Amino acid sequence: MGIATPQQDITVLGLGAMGSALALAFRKAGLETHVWNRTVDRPGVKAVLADGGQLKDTAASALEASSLIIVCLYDYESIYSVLSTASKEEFASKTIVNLTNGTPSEARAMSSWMREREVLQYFDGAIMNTPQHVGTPHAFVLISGEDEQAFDTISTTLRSIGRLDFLGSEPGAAALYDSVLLAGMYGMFGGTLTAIALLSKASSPREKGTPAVSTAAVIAEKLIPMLQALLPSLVETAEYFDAKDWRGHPANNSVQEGGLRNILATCEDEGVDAGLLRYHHEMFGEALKDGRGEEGMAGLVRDLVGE
Ligand code: FVH
Repeated sequence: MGIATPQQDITVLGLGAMGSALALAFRKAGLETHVWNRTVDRPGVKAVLADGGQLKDTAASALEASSLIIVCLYDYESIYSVLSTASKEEFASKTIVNLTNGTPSEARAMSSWMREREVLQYFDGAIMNTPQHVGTPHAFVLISGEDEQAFDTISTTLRSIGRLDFLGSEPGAAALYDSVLLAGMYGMFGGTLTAIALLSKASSPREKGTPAVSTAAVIAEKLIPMLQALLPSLVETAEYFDAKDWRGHPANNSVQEGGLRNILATCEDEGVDAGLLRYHHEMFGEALKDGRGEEGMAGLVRDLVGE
């Protein structure tokens, strides 16, 4: 362990949208790429085979084919069902990198399960991009497990997928950071879905005879520039939280409550379900009831963690 030798070949288990993008990136990097997928008749399987991937007929034979195994299946249950068919001997000397989405506790349990099978190394990772970005500068992979020296043995190969961020030995760390980053992402999408719904229903522009605009144009030309200007305030919010500076935010809870109340009222008038934003508004309302109207938004984190 710890000696980085150039990887000549690799196995990818799972050729869905993401697994097939990974396999194609490894092919592009010049690796002999062994692949297995439960269902052979899939677009991803066809694309990888057309690019020179070697299809194995069982997961066990795919495991046997290379010392470095990438797993990218739907969920952890599917990994257990696929890998339970392999014998302990087939796991020996293998480095397994699991890029299936899951929770930190699932990652830790999988790490223990792999230890019982005496794999050489187990890493748990999370891909922070969509399949079309694999192998581009936008791609970004979180990895945890083993140690830095062990990570060095796979990092050159994994860089064919994208930028790597090694988070240390704790196997659940990548899944935790995945949830952290995706929580931010879903917040952004939740607001954007409500914005699109509101635009699609809003009556006033039509009544005024304004030419129809696509929702995409409004998002591109108006929402994105506004969000870009606001991005630094995400860091500031975390800085206020770290410093326990509950009064630091430029727009206090009282102002924010009023703004969000107006959005909810507009949604109501237009027949749009504002449920994705309602809980945030309720939190501002609770903060006002507690006499925290002058505080900034960072203080709401205390409510989320039950302080
Ligand atoms: N696609 C994305 O944008 C996201 C980006 C972030 C990371 N995710 C995670 O990556 C995992 C795989 O996602 P995917 O996009 O490749 O998903 P699918 O295209 O639906 O392919 C799923 C593969 O899993 C196989 N599979 C499902 N259940 C089983 C099972 N019980 N036994 C064996 N294999 C199973 C499926 O096989 P098949 O249906 O073609 O036979 C596909 O290979 C996932 O964790 C994302 O959250 C992607």
